[in-house]
Amino acid sequence: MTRRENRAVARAGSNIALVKYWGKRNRELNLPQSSSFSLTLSELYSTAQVSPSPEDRDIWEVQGNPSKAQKLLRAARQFTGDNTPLHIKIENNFPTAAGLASSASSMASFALALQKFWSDRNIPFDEVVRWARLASGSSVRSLFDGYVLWQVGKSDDGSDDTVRRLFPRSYFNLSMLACVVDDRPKKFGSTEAMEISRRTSPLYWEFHRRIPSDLEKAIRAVESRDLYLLAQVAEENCLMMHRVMETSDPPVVFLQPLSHRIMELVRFLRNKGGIPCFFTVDAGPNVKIFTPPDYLEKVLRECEKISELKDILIDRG
Ligand code: 2P0
Repeated sequence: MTRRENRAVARAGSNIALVKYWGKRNRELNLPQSSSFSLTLSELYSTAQVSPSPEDRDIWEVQGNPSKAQKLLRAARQFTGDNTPLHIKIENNFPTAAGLASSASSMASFALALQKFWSDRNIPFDEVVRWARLASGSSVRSLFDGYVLWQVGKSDDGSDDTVRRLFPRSYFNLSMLACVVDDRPKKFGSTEAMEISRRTSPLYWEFHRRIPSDLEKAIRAVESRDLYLLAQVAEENCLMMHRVMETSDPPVVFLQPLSHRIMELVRFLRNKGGIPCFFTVDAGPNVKIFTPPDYLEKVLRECEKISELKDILIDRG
């Protein structure tokens, strides 16, 4: 079998930011304004398959709009100079509407599958990171397992921005429950909402001013396995991001009354119920709860009492 008949397959987990990426210093290159820190999940993931196309055009089997994946492929082709038509299939093992970062895991899995497809070219990993980043900034964090730091550099071209795993998930294992409050399409995509925030929110720069301190605390919390410190910084950072959005013009309001109810429940369980747990919310209304695996069933039972929830997805860790 020649290389051209081969099929390359790669998988990447969805990731949830504990210190959020919310704004770009360069929109064209997708360079973040600030560093971010996340946990890559293991049971909620995307799988990408790349093989030669049986036709003289690319065949796309992807959920939703393929424009991010097309941007990634353009960058990869420019690097390799190989324009062979491809058959590309990308699947998530979780519903896209669950508000998990599907573009992060799908673009990370696609970049890794292309690297495997062109394995004889010894493509440097930094190049794979660049392809993924051009499609979706947060996807670079899904290229790694565990607790991942995407750190901004100083150069205009992003060449000294780095992404690396700081701790394996097993070092401080947390399970994750995603409470699906609303599964309808969002009014704003993240890229557009970030740009509205940057241009109009009076709190945008304050959010970025706080990031170095949030990062230092979050990394120290994971290093010392201190859930209560991680809870404090992750919840504050996420709520600050939502305040940035909500003070934008037009206001970008993702949180719904039910999102607030779940956030209150999580705080009640932690402060009064003796259950170590905390929440974070991304660019949507769905609330993600982290808790040690031993407490997962207890938290799940509490969430199941909320009849309005559309779904609860679990990643045990
Ligand atoms: C994050 N989000 O850190 C933040 C928190 C959403 C809220 O990264 O414009 O789809 O493609 O770089 O990666 C979602 O943003 O945006 C995101 P682009 P992306 O996870």
